Amino acid sequence: MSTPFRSGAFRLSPSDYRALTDAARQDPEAYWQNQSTRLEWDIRPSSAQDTGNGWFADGTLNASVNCLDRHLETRGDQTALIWQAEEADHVVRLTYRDLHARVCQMANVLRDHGVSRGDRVAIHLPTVIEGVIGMLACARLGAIHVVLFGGFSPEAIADRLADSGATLVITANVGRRGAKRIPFKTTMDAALSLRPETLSVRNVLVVSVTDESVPMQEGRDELLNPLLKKAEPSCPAETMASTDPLFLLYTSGSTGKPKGIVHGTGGYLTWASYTHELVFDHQPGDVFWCTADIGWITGHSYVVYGPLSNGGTVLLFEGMPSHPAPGRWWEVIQSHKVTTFYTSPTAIRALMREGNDLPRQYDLTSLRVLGTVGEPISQEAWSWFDDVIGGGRCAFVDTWWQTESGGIMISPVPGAVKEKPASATLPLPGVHPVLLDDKGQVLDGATEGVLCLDGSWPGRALTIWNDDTLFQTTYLRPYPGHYFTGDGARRDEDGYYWITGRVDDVINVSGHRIGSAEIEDALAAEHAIVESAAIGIPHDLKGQGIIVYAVARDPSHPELEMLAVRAITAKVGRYAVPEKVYIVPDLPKTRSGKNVRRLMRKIACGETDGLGDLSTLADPEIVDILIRIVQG
Ligand code: 6R9
Repeated sequence: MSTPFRSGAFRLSPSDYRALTDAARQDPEAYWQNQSTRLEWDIRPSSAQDTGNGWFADGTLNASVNCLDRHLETRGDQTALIWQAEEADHVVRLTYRDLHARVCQMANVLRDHGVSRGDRVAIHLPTVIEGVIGMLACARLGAIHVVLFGGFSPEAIADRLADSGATLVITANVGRRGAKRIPFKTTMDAALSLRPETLSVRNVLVVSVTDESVPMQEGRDELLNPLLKKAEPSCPAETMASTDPLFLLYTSGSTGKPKGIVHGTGGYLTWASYTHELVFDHQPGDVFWCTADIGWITGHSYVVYGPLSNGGTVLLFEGMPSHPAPGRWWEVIQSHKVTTFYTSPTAIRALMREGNDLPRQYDLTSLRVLGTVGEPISQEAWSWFDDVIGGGRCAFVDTWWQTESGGIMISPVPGAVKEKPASATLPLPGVHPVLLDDKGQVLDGATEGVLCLDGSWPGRALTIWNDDTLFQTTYLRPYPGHYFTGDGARRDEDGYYWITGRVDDVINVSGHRIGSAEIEDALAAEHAIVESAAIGIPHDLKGQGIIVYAVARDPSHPELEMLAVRAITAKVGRYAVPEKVYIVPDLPKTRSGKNVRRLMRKIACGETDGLGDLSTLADPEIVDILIRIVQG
């Protein structure tokens, strides 16, 4: 059943949308050429296709000019960024003119520290304005930003600093979470001291989020605020090739090694701008709130590049959904008259638990578009969000996409595509999903299979940093001729897509991608553990939770679980801590020695009735042993 169209003046009608879809299909080159004109180019591209190393190859432009300078004349005094601190009375508003000046100052500071075109700058910050400013300052200089998630452990940070070859780091003394302080600088110090011989970091610039002082290393570390104050508020922008990298962003896949996904400049920015306008029905006067951290791709595309390239007004909130009291998010929406609210199913599930009375105490009538991303949403959570938060009046966009796609790929378009609760619905104009069976045959009609994408699109990642072979083997080899997403999906009789989740060994915990292999590698470094397998199982609040089966060197060791948790926390981060660690005598393996994850998942979920054919196992008896251990 589909829901009827909502009232409200949306940009596109169903027939406008059909016209776009047809145009993109009939003459893709002309369609994307036309879409590229949403940007300001130094040299306009002569071609609008993927040359194999990126889109719009002979075009040149600067991303920060597109997000800032070109708006100065038309909307210099419009608010670009609203920063809402944890305290309700602490709000900072920056106009496009202010943001432009602040980005230029930051760019000048970076340049004075030797940053230039192509250099990598790591950004490791809580939700403060300097994160956005730092990203755009890098873009201004043609430097490549590498934003590191605040939840990474020192080990995980060190790996990413080494792989990216970052020469400068922007971090904070601390992050604030209520009365709690998150030790950003000391975490960075720990990362920098782990394997110094692998690192190229020369400078660490520290944002003072509070007035607490932190240890500073002479010659390497400096407080950023005084440097910014002295810096000139204007700075020329580098002209970049469309295919020059704009940023690297690390994400997880089937291998333990973090993958530095590389996004180019012209194609990525075209995609961020195109999808932000289309999917969120971007209109003048909108206040756009995407709750994602800038450490994730969602923060890159829909806190920074999409809304700012389109001249929008973005809200950044320092705090958490229910701090200092439940209802804090609703208060933020009410007080800033947020029109467009983009968040995760995980957040919605947590907020639902607080009940319906709380949100009803706030005036949420400014909202007109609601969006979700990061994981499948249940019908129950969809309906709650739609009804209790959206008052049944809002367009609802369940957006499917990935770090690698640069921006939204499958999603309703407000006013144009009828929603069905919990379906990502239809591909955006110019996007061509296909479903395949395990043999790589394309399936037609209503069916279920592995989700691949045909053809290219401007937002597609260029490669994996330092490892183009891994890019080819991960995305292009598994189903030759198609781009493999790692997800499975069902398509219904209306052609609507329903994402079923990962088909590879990636676990999605609260919207965070974690590779099974990352956890298993972390455990391999723990001497007490011989072998392990990490799997994802359904979890009420987090979407998926992690279960670990571990084989111990000495099963009588009293603290194996604690050692395992500690190894994961140290190597990956707290966000990857498992729900449960089962110490087992062996893992179920095929005769060729492959772990049978399907079995381990079923056993962990208590689905022990339909375990299927066990005759291919090297040792079928292990199954009963695991069942006994799991069922206690
Ligand atoms: C943007 C982002 C990507 C993976 C993706 C899929 C899952 C994202 C989804 C969704 C169901 C949605 N995912 N959006 N699953 N419905 N609307 O999340 O990027 O961190 O790279 O994760 O997240 O499994 O493959 P990323």
